[in-house]
Amino acid sequence: MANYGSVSPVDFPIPYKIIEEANNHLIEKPQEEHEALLATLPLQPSGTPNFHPKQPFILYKGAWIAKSLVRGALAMEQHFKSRPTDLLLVTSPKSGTTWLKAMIFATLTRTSYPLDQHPLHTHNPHQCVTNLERVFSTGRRQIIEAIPSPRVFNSHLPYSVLPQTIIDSDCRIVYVWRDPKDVLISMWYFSGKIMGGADKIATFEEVYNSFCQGVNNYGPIWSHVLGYWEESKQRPEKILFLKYENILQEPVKHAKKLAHFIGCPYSEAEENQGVVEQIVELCSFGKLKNMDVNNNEIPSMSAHNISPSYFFRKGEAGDWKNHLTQEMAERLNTIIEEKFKGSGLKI
Ligand code: PAP
Repeated sequence: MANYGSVSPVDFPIPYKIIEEANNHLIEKPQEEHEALLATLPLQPSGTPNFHPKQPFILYKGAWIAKSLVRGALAMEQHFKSRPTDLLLVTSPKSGTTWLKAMIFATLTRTSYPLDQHPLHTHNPHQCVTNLERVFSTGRRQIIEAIPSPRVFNSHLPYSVLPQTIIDSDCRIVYVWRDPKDVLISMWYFSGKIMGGADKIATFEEVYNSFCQGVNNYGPIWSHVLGYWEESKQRPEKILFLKYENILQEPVKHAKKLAHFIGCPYSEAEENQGVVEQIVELCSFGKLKNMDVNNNEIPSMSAHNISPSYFFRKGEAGDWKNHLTQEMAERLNTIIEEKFKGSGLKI
């Protein structure tokens, strides 16, 4: 039997943090063999804001991605071996990652714990489901291999950057997108919390203009969404394509759809007992935002000291109306409608 450190193999995912702590002897020095390639990639245009002073965005396969995460993507391409039982949540940042991490993790583990003692009470969603390109960029590839199946990860990589192993294997992808105007606002506030004030780096207008040019974290956002949308039309059994606003509107319906897609549909008995509603409630914005575990500092989450509380702000649709002028909203809408033309997608 494979060696999982001190973690016993089970048939449901366990929080990534537990696996990492049990296997921290497997952490290596991050790879440096891709530095020559990284040095040749175009840097973000001057004048476009960046909230990571040491980490400019570089253009990799049509997407603006922070340098260390391109390093992670290259290491993934080289070393990651997808398993048919893997599940990957993909989002453009600020499109519902935290929420869907919780939903997927809770759905898969709902019979493994009483819901009032569920790991989501003691681990924030990002400690339950980790980001693949980030762990690969920090020398943790062997930990990824040590995780017993079924594994659940998230990624922000555009479809064009996913390693071939993910595209070729039978693993499944849940993709979530959100009105880009709300993504922009959410990103602005999140960056502000990290930097102790986003306007220390750039004005809101500069960030907006850059977003409209497609220069933002993993942007352009329209290419990100379209990449997964087009593929989900070809392979609906491979990619479940969801929208944040629709989940907000009908959470129970989407929770059932999600459970079905990830291979653990709710039984009639569960539905009658209200289990779907209980999972939706456990993962709801109000519930997660108020848990202690989502309000403590976890310095190891990134180079910055990110508190999990930063991932819970308003959790609503349409906050852009409080921040964008009508002209700004129309300009961004027009850009996106133009890009979406003929695809069947609407904001
Ligand atoms: P990430 O991609 O960096 O991990 P992500 O979780 O996608 O971030 O984005 C955070 C947004 O999701 C926040 O939106 P807001 O700024 O417009 O408020 C956050 O409030 C929202 N969010 C987090 N958890 C939930 C939830 N359980 N239900 C609904 N929205 C949520």
